[in-house]
Amino acid sequence: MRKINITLCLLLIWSTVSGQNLIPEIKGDTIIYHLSISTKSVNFSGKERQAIAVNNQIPGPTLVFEQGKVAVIYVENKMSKETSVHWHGLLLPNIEDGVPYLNTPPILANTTYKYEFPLKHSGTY
Ligand SMILES: [Cu+2]
Repeated sequence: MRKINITLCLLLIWSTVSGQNLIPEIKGDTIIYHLSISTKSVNFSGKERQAIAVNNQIPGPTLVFEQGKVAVIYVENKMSKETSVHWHGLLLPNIEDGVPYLNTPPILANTTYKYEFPLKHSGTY
């Protein structure tokens, strides 16, 4: 089986930096992660700003999966505004793609969405 790494990057400028790995929960063929999205104060340019963090990390954590298993990712939105997680490089059911209002409902403030999809391939698509 090949491993699949997904680094959560809410902005493309973060995509070159890999986040820390999380330890998943494994139930049979299902690999389960719990993510929470919140804001946090950052200072990248000499001025304090609010930024979006995943599990209080910027960039977000790296999720590791195995081809042939099922991914379940619970995303809790701890922000006061709706959000979504959009996946790139994966073949997955349209409803799980994460573009809000286009194919996935937005994750409303203080709610959790369960993404679930089979891991059909490794590498990027
Ligand atoms: Cu896209």
